[in-house]
Amino acid sequence: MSDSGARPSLFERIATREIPARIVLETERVIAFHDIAPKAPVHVVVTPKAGDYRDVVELAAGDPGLLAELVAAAHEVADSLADGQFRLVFNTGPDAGQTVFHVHAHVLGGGLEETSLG
Ligand code: DGP
Repeated sequence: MSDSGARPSLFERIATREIPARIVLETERVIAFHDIAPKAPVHVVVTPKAGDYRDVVELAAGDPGLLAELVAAAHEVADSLADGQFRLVFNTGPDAGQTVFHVHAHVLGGGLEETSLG
């Protein structure tokens, strides 16, 4: 949980197992789980366990090492589920489709349209 006193985010509640999810990878600071509404044959959400940052811009400024951990976790997920080939998407802001304001990456793989940005 963040130290702001705010209620825990949806993804913090998944990280603490309050809300069930199909977890595929966990490290000290990062967790990855299958998206509830997959947009690709492989669609995994990779996110910090703590909800200190709203989006990737805040994360890059505040803790670039943790951003690198997210990318490494995404690579590991893709290695095990999608032959190491993947698209990494950070929706940033509501007009870009962000609905959960706890920074996360979408790992998409397993066969994507060549021309679509999906
Ligand atoms: P975004 O739209 O970029 O904020 O992505 C949020 C994603 O989170 C969206 O693709 C659906 C996923 N999601 C929302 N609620 C749940 C949930 O309860 N469990 C899981 N596994 N995924 C969820």
